[in-house]
Amino acid sequence: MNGVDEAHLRRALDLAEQGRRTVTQGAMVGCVLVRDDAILAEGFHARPGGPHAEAVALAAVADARGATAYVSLEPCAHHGRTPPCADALIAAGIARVVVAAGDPFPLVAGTGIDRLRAAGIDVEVADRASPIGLAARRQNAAYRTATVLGRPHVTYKAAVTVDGRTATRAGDSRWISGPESRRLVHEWRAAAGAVLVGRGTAIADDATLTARDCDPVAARQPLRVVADRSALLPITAHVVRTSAEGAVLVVVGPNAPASRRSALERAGVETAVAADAPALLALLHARGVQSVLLEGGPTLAGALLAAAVIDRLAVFVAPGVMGDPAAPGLFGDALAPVAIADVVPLASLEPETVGRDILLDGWLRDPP
Ligand code: AOF
Ligand code: ZN
Repeated sequence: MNGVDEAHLRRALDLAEQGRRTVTQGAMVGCVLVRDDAILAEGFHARPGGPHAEAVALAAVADARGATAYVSLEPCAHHGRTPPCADALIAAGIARVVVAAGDPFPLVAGTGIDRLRAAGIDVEVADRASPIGLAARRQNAAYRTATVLGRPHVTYKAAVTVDGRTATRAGDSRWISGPESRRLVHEWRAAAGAVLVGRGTAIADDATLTARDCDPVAARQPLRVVADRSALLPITAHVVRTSAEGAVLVVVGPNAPASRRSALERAGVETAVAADAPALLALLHARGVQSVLLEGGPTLAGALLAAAVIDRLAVFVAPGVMGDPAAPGLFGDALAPVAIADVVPLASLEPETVGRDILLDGWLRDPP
């Protein structure tokens, strides 16, 4: 794979990215058809159930014979809601296929590549650990995590002062990060399968958790989920009162009083039972949620960290110092002292300037 191949694969990833908000189930995929150094056609997967990226690109050109197809994901080999892309590429006379990442979906998982090769097509797959291979897997972190691990991908978003405090000891967190950071979070909400908070945060912030400050305006809202073991969320909470703006699910513990559950349901929210953090994620997975944006608080985040189900950290570090050791940090409820040897290592940590804040993008693990 040379520099030109990589540039076209990058373009395929950029195209795939256009499905970020709409493809909340399944994979984001982009495809570029190139012949004699010229781009013939491009396509991306725009919505679940809709045509695949390769089909979109092939439909845009009368004759693709001899072309190279650059795809961000291995072409499918199965009849899903659309016919197999591998067959379409073969039928179109494509000479070469360059793939950024394999498709872990059991009905594909290498058979797309095998089928292309069996038809005499030259297939090249980016190394999993190469920059483009890793970028392709990270782009579809939600899809891959859901497909391989059977749970949603979890990103913990938080805003901290330079001394790592997420709120005052009284629970006030408005606002630690700046307006540009908060706007970015609305963009993330618009693309998330679900936004998750603990009951304490739902009450303290009285947050709505909808994607509002977005451009273009969000066409769909994420499922809003409140983890509330004892079902103590008051029906006057903003998230409950705005249930008409988008679905709200309150996940309670097995011992939550039935009367509280029915009060919440009468107020317009749905309730479900989960015993612990993995069960909560299993419940969301069963509902087709591929990605969770965890927005705190520290108690819930601590439980998810302890269960090793936080995949990515998005921490906005704001230019301020709290200076109060009793103010909460990112993770609460540590049960035992932690030794240096217990520090959870990150696969990567990268900074980005967002307004006056610095966003730390940390991957605890790379997608499968
Ligand atoms: C591709 N190109 O653009 C996409 C692929 O429900 P369906 O019929 O859309 O099938 C979903 C599966 O197809 C999904 O799990 C993944 O394996 C593949 N997605 N494949 O060749 C595409 N979106
Ligand atoms: Zn396909």
